Amino acid sequence: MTTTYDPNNIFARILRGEIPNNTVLETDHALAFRDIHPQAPTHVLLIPKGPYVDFGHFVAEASAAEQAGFNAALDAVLKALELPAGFRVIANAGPDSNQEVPHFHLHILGGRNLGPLLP
Ligand code: IU
Repeated sequence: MTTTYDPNNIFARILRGEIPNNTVLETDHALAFRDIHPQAPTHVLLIPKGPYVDFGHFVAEASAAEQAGFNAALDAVLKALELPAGFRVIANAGPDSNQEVPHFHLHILGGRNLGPLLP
């Protein structure tokens, strides 16, 4: 799986403020924003600010401070979204997952019964 980061991917451009987004929460280490094609009543993407292609790249290469900051942002966004009936977190990585945007992101989905993990 490639770990060559494309600095012009769409989420990098969102982080640079070149493209608008519907922000839920922003910290020094992460940005959470609403997916433009929501698959559930709540569909938020959480991304680190660092240049990581996917989950594996982030876990292997991000500093302890970046990982702690990302985890703290995840905790904050989950609290902000208020999903008492539960939620699902998904991270696609690489072609088999159909990952479209090559900047690590977590999908946070909720607000309805999400059914089985894979349809
Ligand atoms: P994936 O895991 O890389 O397949 O998911 C990419 C998501 O990014 C997908 O759900 C898109 O709807 C979403 N998205 C977005 O929110 N804003 C954009 O400008 C683009 C994609 I391009």
